[in-house]
Amino acid sequence: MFNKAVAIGGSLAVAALALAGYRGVGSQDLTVEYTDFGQVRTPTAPAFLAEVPPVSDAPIKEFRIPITHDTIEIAAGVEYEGWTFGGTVPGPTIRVREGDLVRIQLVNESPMPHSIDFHAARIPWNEAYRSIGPNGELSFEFTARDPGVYLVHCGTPPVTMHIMQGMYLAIIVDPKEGWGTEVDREFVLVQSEFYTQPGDAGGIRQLDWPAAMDKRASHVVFNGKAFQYKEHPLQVELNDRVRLFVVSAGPSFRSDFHVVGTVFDRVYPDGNPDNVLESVQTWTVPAGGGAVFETVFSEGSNGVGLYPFVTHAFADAEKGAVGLIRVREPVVSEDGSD
Ligand SMILES: [Cu+2]
Repeated sequence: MFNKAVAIGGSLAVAALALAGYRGVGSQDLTVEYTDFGQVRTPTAPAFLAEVPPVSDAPIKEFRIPITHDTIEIAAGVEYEGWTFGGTVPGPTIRVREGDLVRIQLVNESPMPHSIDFHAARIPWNEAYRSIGPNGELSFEFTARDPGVYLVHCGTPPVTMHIMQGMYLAIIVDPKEGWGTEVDREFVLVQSEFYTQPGDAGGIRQLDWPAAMDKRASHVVFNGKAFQYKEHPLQVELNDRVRLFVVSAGPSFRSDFHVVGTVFDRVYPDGNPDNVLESVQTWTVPAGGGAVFETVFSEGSNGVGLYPFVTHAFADAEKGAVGLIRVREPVVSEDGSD
């Protein structure tokens, strides 16, 4: 198992590299990339940052993930007492490459027990995914063997409650040889639902357990907040090829994922490019699952304009699971480059 003392020493060394902007410094076999999600928080304003940067070349990737209890905004002006990985809902997207060694350092900064469950890992549940109490720490490592996009969530009972409170994130495992297609932009969309009722004081809403057991969601959202990409669309340019990593966190709903005004050139169920479907209108991402969707916004077909993305289970879309992709003319600079 992961040797914590060595890892923490190594982490300090590589933290400097990460802060300096890691670009494969040093021997390829010895490079370790360290990310502390207590220091690097995903922007949530004006909307949760959905665009994801490419995977780095470091063959060993370490992630420190703090667990916190925080007030989150689940719809415009609607605050909720949430539980988080890294202070946001969803938590930060983790991106690694097939074959990478992934080291996780989980730190519980909240007042109650929590855990973390990586669907991308093959590892004994009773060791890696056990609950840790307040101020507890847990370290484990796994090799990312299976390309795709996966759910990561808290698995502490009752699991429904820990997920509905916000404890999930996406991990992308890029195929060793790449996806087989070049794209211009990549976005992560995590669908989930909240079950809320008015709180005791201050207008902050609280969980509604009977509603969760009846699957009567108050909000269904992409990346933690209802309708946020309707207000702040995902921006792409004409002729961009786009890859969407879609994960359904639930706790109980699936996503019947569809983009209005286009057809997906390819869908990879679970995100493995060996599982390729072509010319797909809607594809269901099961609760606890993921899929990769690719399309191109090309001139002469689905060109400049607005393209809503939804779960086509429309009662869920009405509750917040709808956003927009805005396709614009390319921005050309004065020297003619774009
Ligand atoms: Cu938890």
